Amino acid sequence: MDTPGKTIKCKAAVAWAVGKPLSIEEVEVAPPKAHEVRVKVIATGICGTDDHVLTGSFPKVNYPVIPGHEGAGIVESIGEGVTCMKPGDKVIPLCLPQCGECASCLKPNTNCCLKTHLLEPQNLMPDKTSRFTCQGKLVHHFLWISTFSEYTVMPDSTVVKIDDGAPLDKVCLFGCGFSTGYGAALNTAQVTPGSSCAVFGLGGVGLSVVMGCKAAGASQIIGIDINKDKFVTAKELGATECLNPLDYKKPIQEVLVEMTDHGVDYAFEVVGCLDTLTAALASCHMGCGVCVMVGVPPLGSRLSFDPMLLFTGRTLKGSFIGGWKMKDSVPQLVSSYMEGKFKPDILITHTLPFSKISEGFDLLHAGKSIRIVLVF
Ligand code: COD
Ligand code: ZN
Ligand code: ZN
Repeated sequence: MDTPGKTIKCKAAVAWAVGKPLSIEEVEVAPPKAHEVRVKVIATGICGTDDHVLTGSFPKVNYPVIPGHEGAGIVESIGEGVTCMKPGDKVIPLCLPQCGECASCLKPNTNCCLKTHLLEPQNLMPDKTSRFTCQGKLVHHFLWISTFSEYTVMPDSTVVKIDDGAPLDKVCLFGCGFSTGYGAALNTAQVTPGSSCAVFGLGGVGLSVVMGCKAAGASQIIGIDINKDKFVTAKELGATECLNPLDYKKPIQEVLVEMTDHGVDYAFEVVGCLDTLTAALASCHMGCGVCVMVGVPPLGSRLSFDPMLLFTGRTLKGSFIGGWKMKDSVPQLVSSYMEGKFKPDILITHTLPFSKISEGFDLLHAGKSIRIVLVF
């Protein structure tokens, strides 16, 4: 079909309002404007953050909206001035832009591009209009990339070309979950060989942290989760022990401090909960332990803990999408994957047709999946 320059009608999952389930609709997707790219999405993961959009607990979202931010696809057409990709290229949309021009992009040591949704909401394209309509109504973008649509438009700062041979139904995980966890261990914590690590929360992101700790050469990797079904995969990926806090009478941080000779070198919070964040910090070794916060805290929450935990030399750091400058790093991660350096495929417990997206969310809620990938 000759689609460039024309509006495309296709299927998308629309969240009409907070608390409403996604509904599959026919939407119109306008052609890309200058410095924009229209992508045919081939596969998209479901991430916990998409669920937060449905419940209204993700900040600064406007409804109706098409969620989805862990996709991979093929460029259908490009707007004026796009030089970094062409129709037919395989690409991964990025949930964090790398504009290459802002103060953060120009610093070598941060990936927090100032075009992030958290500073400048990405519910409309940069020219403040939407490329999506449904039943005559404007539909908003999500993080500029809205991968729960068969076709989607995004700025060229938030999509990157990848290896032509990459399997899109696997490498879609590099758009969010895998990169977030793996990078937290390698970039943010900079885990050292022979060290001890504790990973709180063994979902798709926590298991990617486990993979990162193992790749960095940690000798002890302790997985912690209240759902023991997660332990088999965690051990397969490199966890040396797994603990369920519900099996102990004393707080889990005390158990960890005892079993690691005064605490771990690195602890990661990958649940998105303030209690587990405090427990992770308290399980770090006095004087040198580093606690990395990966999970998004509840909206509007405030943290309270004994400041002596920091005074006595522990470090608390945040990790934003694994610390990767995404345009530079995602193609390299895909290449490393193609060379067999890591196997995030094991995280994909279910692959479903896009039409079964609601079933995918049901599996997510039931805790019966690690990552669900939808294919168009
Ligand atoms: N103690 C230990 N484990 C727990 C506890 C607890 N008290 N409560 C729940 N858990 C376990 C669950 O059983 C589950 O296995 C795991 O924690 C959470 O896993 P999932 O599968 O629900 O979630 P993930 O791994 O896909 O994502 C978790 C995050 C916390 C990383 C995610 O929700 C998040 O906050 N992501 C933000 C990272 C980011 O930067 N995102 C931007 C785009 S998404
Ligand atoms: Zn995500
Ligand atoms: Zn930038």
